[in-house]
Amino acid sequence: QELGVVAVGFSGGQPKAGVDNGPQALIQSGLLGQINTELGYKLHGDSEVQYYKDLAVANDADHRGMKNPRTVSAVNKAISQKTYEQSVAGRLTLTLGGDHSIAIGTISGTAKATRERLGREIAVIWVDAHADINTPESSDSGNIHGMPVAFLTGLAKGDSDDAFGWVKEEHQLNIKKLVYIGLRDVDVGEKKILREHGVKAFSMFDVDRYGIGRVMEMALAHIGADTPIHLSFDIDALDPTWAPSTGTPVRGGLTLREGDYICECIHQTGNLIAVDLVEVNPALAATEAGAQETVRAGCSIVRCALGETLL
Ligand code: DIR
Ligand code: MN
Ligand code: MN
Ligand code: MN
Repeated sequence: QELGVVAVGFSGGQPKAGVDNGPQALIQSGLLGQINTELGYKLHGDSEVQYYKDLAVANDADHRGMKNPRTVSAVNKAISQKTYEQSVAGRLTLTLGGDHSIAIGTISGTAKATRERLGREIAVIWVDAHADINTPESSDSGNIHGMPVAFLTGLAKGDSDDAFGWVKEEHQLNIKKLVYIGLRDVDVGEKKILREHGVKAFSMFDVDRYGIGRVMEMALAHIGADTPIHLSFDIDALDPTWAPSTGTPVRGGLTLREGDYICECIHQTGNLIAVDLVEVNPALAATEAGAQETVRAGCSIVRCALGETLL
């Protein structure tokens, strides 16, 4: 099995420094070595973390309320090309972030590659405390890590090439093929969007009511058999007990075991084509142990998605 690695040290989609050191922390704790020696993947792509500093736009003024719009757009355009190249070559693509704005790049790249390679639309399973589906107009924060799903589904459109205008139909995701798991902090404007478009979403209420086993049955039934799946996993989907070192922790989240189970189920379908693991910020835990725990949780999530089994 071939794996295309994209390691993105980027924090421009939100205001807190340190999330750009997430991928290095994951790699330093041995993740890629485990994937190679224990899970048996041949690794391609980034052999070190890329920071895309050359793409930072000086004096990047707010645009439609978005913060760092040109920088985030340019970095995502580069990431899109990277995941496209790995995915069109038929490799499972693993992206280590970075803040969640980078999913504009990762998903647009795999969506385009999958259309070309298989003539298929992808499905996306978005595991997160947040829906990240604000448009620039509905966002209160202006942080683009709260907007990637809006740009990917075409709900938000870029108005020029240097502000997400490069996201074309071939890059986009059918909103009917989007499934959320783990939601518990959704903005009022986002709830309106989710309702209006009938988006399939399993909140923590659903996880409590049905259990993670039935939630995964329902999520995968919605996607349908034989559909290529891109998993975008925000570490803040996990409860802060397991993942305290992240930019916007929210209580009442998934246990690490539930997060791992989600990934195991998706791996078992045989349809996984890409995984993102984002928002690990080693600088934010109150203690060094908290940062380490978060990195360990991130590594466990990735290994489960790539096929680590208990027995
Ligand atoms: C909020 C927070 N919905 C926003 N989003 C976060 O800024 O749009 N996403 N934290 O991960
Ligand atoms: Mn997110
Ligand atoms: Mn989140
Ligand atoms: Mn397997």
